[in-house]
Amino acid sequence: MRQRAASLSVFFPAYNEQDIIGTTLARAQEVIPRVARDYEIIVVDDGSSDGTAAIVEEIAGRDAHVRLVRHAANAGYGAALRTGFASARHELVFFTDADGQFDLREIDALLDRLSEAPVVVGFRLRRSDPWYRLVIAKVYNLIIRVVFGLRVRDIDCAYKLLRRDVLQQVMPLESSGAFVSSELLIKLRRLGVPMVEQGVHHYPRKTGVSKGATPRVIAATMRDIVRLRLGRRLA
Ligand SMILES: Nc1nc2c(ncn2[C@@H]2O[C@H](COP(=O)(O)OP(=O)(O)OP(=O)(O)O)[C@@H](O)[C@H]2O)c(=O)[nH]1
Ligand SMILES: [Mg+2]
Repeated sequence: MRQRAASLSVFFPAYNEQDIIGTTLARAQEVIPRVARDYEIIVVDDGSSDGTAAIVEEIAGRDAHVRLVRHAANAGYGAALRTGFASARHELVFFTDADGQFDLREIDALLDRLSEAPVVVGFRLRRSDPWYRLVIAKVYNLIIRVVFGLRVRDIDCAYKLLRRDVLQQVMPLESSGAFVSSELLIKLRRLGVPMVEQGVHHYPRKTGVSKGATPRVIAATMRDIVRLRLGRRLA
């Protein structure tokens, strides 16, 4: 059997996920101690206007491994990831969505693959999203491949494990929006950091409101693509 990872920070970006955040945390409290000796579970509450932060606070009060980090106002998915990266204290950093679309138990498979590379990126074996999201994702992945030469199966798969020393080489990231996942991988690739990919399962969103791929998100992503291509700052 694989040794438990020495030290692991897990974080969940969360924006108005009050219906599921308690379940997400309970699952993490069950799974993470089994895979890591020393660990922390962080929720980055991105200025939620619902009860997300209050629920996390209550759970954190009972479990010292759980921590709430808060944005005063909604700052975007990229900003939430950046805060998660900056808050993580352990040797390994893992993040996934708070909305229950992934199964945390599959972190095992990613940990196993750390012997091959310091960065393990998930890809969705079969993506459970509406058809138009799949089309947008296909086009987006193609654009990133053509513009930046990045060949990754599923850039936006929110299931990634990184060694923190490697992550620090590309910090601070600049994108506040959905482009952040691309920015992360493009910058790691530019540094020649080895990456391996691991298939994971993906489930439909059952609660909360879908926030991905709105016109605003897409416009901000296009702006970030142009800026990074031109070598400008994204912030
Ligand atoms: N979209 C979005 N997500 C955020 C933001 N801040 C934090 N998040 C969290 O980031 C994760 C990913 O967002 P999702 O809305 O689930 O994106 P998605 O999975 O591509 O699309 P849906 O689940 O269909 O909405 C979730 O856990 C959100 O709660 C934000 O400003 N925008
Ligand atoms: Mg989701």
